[in-house]
Amino acid sequence: MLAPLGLMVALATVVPTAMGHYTFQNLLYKGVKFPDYTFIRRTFNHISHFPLFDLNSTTMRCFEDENIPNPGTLTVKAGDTVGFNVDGRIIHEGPLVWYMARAPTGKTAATMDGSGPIWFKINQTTPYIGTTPAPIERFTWPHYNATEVHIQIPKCIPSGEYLLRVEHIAIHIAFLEGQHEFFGACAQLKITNGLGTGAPWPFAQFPGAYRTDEPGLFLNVHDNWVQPDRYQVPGPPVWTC
Ligand SMILES: *[C@@H]1O[C@H](CO)[C@@H](O)[C@H](O)[C@H]1NC(C)=O
Ligand SMILES: *[C@@H]1O[C@H](CO)[C@@H](O)[C@H](O)[C@H]1NC(C)=O
Ligand SMILES: *[C@@H]1O[C@H](CO)[C@@H](O)[C@H](O)[C@H]1NC(C)=O
Ligand SMILES: [Cu+2]
Repeated sequence: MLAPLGLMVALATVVPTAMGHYTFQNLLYKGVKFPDYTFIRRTFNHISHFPLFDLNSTTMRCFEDENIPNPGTLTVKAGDTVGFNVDGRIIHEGPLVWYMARAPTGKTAATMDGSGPIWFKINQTTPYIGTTPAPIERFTWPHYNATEVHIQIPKCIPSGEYLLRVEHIAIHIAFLEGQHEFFGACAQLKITNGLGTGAPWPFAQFPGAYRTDEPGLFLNVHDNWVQPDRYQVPGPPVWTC
């Protein structure tokens, strides 16, 4: 159920977004901003910027367009920080989630299709607030309004070829089941200097990792939240070194 105030707030959040959606189209590494879709697989929404709604779609793997050219693979040292420039701004509420997947035997970052239980999560964000209970919308999401996002490649992962998957899940209208919006992209990386002492775990697959009725995807962020730090980010737990 939705109170009239909640609905007004929700609509106010929805209306300006038609023209304000976002993509992750430029890789950032060591102060360099690479051209559009260089080392990043070109996404299905590279022109429209539309969100993906269907979490059962294979497009969930890398948000990839059809018949894309190989964007190339960037060599990156384990422990280094890699970023994505955001085309637009992250103008919806929701978590930023990072995954990696190692290329299966016989495949490379460029040739792997992202199928199977190969994705492990390396970071995620949860909302924070100053006071409890949180007055309506007085909680904040890290990366709200961001124009770039950054992630440290875990130091301990084995060297090898990987996809790095960035995902922003917009949940401002997720009080309606299925109205979560997914934005994301995959970069093709060759990781060197990995300590190799870590064993990433557990693995998830796309589609399959998320359900439309799970608490992190079917909720009303416009309600007062007593403990938003308990927000349950979809997918497996974060793996750390
Ligand atoms: C997604 O797939 C699951 C498992 O097969 C199914 O239960 C669910 O209804 C599907 N959801 C949608 C929106 O198609
Ligand atoms: C996740 O990223 C944030 C920065 O956005 C950082 O402060 C935090 O330490 C990272 N967590 C892990 C487990 O790497
Ligand atoms: C987003 O950032 C821009 C530029 O810094 C600023 O003008 C705008 O007020 C910000 N919007 C929100 C909602 O914080
Ligand atoms: Cu939207």
